[in-house]
Amino acid sequence: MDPPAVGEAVKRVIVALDPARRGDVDRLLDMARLVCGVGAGIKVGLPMLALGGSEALAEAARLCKGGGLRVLDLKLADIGYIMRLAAESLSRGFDAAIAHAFVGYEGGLVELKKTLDGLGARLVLVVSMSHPGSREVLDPCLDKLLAVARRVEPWGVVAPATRPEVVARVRETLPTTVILSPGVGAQGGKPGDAICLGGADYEIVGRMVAGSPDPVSALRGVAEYIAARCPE
Ligand code: U5P
Repeated sequence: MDPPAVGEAVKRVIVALDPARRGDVDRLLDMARLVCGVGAGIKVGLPMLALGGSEALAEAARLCKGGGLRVLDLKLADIGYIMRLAAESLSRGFDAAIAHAFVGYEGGLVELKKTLDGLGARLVLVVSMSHPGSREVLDPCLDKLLAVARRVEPWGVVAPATRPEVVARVRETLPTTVILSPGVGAQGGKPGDAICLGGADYEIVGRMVAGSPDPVSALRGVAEYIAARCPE
């Protein structure tokens, strides 16, 4: 992929909005509207659900409507029936929902994908994670997880910005699948590595942007870094 200019790079950054306490929920919902118009979109998950309830998830999706990708990150990992129930009640209004690839196809991801299709949402599968513990079980199974992804044919996969070499392996195996890469900033991944070295489509940034007093400037700062890091 061509190196992105700053204006394009900002459209490759998804902001994770994860409240640490109940008092953060409204601030992050306000931020959803702000950053959605500037960046690629938002991602919300268990912290937003736990502290703001399903209403906060729905509100985040509503505030970002028309402004970018709205990703629901519950990292579902259950039998298909239960994932279907969860998706039906929580993923309305979202453009994509994340599940674990290790669940497998039969009786699991095939059912979730069908449910999401019916809701107009796309499936994203985790094939590797950004924390060091991903090396314990997930990464030694990467080929198997990629085989699941090839069978399920999700819209996207999650691969770690903290290990761009893993992103590159995923890109090699899944040349046309969208790759979303978390782990930039707070977890040590450098902005731009996943996109420029690994071939990811989007980088996911949480605390580095959402924890800033000026999140829009922080988001633009990440984009400048990405644009500068990608070789000409
Ligand atoms: N996330 C990861 N690593 C993964 C998959 C997902 O960090 O392998 C999510 C987290 O759940 C969080 C965001 O929402 O990406 C990263 O936030 P931060 O570390 O940039 O604050």
